[in-house]
Amino acid sequence: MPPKRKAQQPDERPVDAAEGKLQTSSLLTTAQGVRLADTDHSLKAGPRGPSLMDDFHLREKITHFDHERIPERVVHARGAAAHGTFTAYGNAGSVTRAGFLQRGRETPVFVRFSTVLGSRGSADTVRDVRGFATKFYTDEGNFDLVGNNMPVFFIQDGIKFPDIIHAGKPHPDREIPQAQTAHDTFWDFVSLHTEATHHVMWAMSDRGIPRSFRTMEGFGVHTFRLVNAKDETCLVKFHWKPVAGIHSLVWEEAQIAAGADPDFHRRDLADGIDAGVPLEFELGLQIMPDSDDQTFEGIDLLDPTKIVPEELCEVQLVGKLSLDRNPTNYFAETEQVAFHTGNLVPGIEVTDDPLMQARLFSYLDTQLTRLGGPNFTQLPINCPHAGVNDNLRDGMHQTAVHRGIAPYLPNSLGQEGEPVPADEGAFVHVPREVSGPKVRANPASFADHFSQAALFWASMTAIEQAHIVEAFTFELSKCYEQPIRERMLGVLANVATDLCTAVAAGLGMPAPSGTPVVDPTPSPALSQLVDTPGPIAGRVIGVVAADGADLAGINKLRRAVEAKGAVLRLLAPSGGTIKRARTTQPVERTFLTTRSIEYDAVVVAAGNPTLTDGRLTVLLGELFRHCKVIAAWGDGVDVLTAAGIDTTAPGIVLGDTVAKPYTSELIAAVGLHRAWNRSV
Ligand code: HDE
Repeated sequence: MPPKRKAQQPDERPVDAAEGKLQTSSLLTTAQGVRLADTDHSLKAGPRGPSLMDDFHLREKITHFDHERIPERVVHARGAAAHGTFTAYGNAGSVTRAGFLQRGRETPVFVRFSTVLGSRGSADTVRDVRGFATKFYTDEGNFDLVGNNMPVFFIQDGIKFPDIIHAGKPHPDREIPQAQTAHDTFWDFVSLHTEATHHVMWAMSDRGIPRSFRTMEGFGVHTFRLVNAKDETCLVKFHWKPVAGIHSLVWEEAQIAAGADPDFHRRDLADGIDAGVPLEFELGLQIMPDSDDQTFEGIDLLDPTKIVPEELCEVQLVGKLSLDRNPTNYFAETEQVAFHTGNLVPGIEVTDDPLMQARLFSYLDTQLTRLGGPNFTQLPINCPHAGVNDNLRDGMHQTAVHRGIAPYLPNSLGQEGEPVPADEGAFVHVPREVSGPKVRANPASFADHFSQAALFWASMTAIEQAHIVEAFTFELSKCYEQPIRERMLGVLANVATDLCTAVAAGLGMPAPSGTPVVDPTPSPALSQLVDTPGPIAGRVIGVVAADGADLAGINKLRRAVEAKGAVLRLLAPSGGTIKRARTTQPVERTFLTTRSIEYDAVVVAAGNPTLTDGRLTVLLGELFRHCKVIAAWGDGVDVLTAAGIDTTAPGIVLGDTVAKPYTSELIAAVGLHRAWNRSV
């Protein structure tokens, strides 16, 4: 009789055990743990002789290095991420059974922000859509909300995704331009696929150049289906609302930053967290009935080129995300994180939006190439925090040491992991009738390509409209092919005549006539300009000073802005410290190492009225042109005047000393983001 086999155990992942041994030695070793005496000299036949095959350390070191890279993401290659916590308010409990949305529940999260088109080393501030992908490590498994900072998409059917991306990526012959839509193939595609028009309006607006990850909205884009404990369903759209408000760069800043600091957004993210100022967003839901035709107020909820205006369906805030921890290792976490729209938890389902349907296939598929096989869920950053007991086995990079002999169910050998009944937290799809002829066709409602592009245009303030006109003009000017420009003007003529006319004027071309949407109802919620001051957390305020400056005033100002979560940086003609009497302060930036883009406001301290420098003049001039707050106290105002700044213009904050009214006025001015009424 064969010996009785030991009962099977659930998977035992040795991840923790491996982590326990890896990288724990305080001594230098090989990957095999052999201690090394020298890592700077290869083993040679004499100091001038050839290297020897004997040198296992040289071979291991070079071989490992040769294989350090993995394929970058085919889209969203450039990204930065942070860890944090999501806390549910509990008010979503009536519409979804998802555990992480129940009252008071705290869930660890990892969020990766990205641009779409550029390669991994491209600049952060290019005009592009931003990815906003959140992994919730819930008790019921991982839920990934893989969204963008714009609520609509270029295409309605996922089958066109390779096409729009081929059109947006650099031209295949010379691989230029990098991380740009300002070229022929992009505008060729979008002018031929007019369903892209609404999204193009967003991309050409200030939303395409966010000030920071902290100040942009996020959207799930597609309509999702929520299921509550009674199996009742509703349709929802997900929103992330930034607590810091929605703010953008101006185009010239974005361009300067792309050269002066290509890491502008990732630096801001990491620095803000290091400074103890977490990025905060509230999760919002637009909750709509799960109607048979899946429309709301005439809007097709399966069409990802459409929004539901907030005035028609309020965004209800259901929880708060706080990102407060930087990754420890970029590659292990930010590069290896694998999001998937199919990572859903009980209570959240997808709808039949044909863009979403294609995504359900793509995200899992892409990781197989990118992360080299099917076991990427075992990487620490992708590992669910919920217990795992699957019957998936083997494959490249398997790190689990599975026990037992029966990875199948049912079995009679004692393997644990029986299927779970629905009332014990299993994911059970809500039964839905599905029928229809097998066709390659769109619903008729998908033919409406212009109504919401016109709605977006009508919802913008004059300043925002001017930026959109400039962006279209800039991008189309970069096209070589005149017919593409003409066709795109034809598209704009169907959105709004004033938009088309203004862009045509900028291009020096005649404006074609079209059939623009008549009197679209604006959605004021789409405008990001504010007329009451918002929070200044995460903002950067520069103080210009030199030896002899009012250091006590600088200290007061630092305390006042830091109390609001902003950062103060001292900039001076040269490095080291600045002195007054026996006190000193360290210089954080010099005129050589800084540019205006680093600051939301610059203040000139009292004490150096004769301070002049060509670079300071450029810095202040740029701040003035970009409508940012410029300030001075005491005789610091003389520095502004000497640099040619009109100190009577809006957004210039002057005071005698650093007292409460002065700091309050300054903080309020920064909270308005820009002095848009400054004529430049
Ligand atoms: Fe993605 N997308 N996408 N996408 N997407 C990827 O997955 C894809 C779409 C989005 O930080 C890839 O792991 C298809 C919409 C973000 O790691 C890939 C279609 C939205 C990220 C992929 C879409 C997004 C990705 C590349 C049309 C907003 C970055 C690497 C059917 C709602 C995630 C990867 C991160 C990444 C495919 C459309 C957002 C290739 C086929 C719509 C934020 O799988």
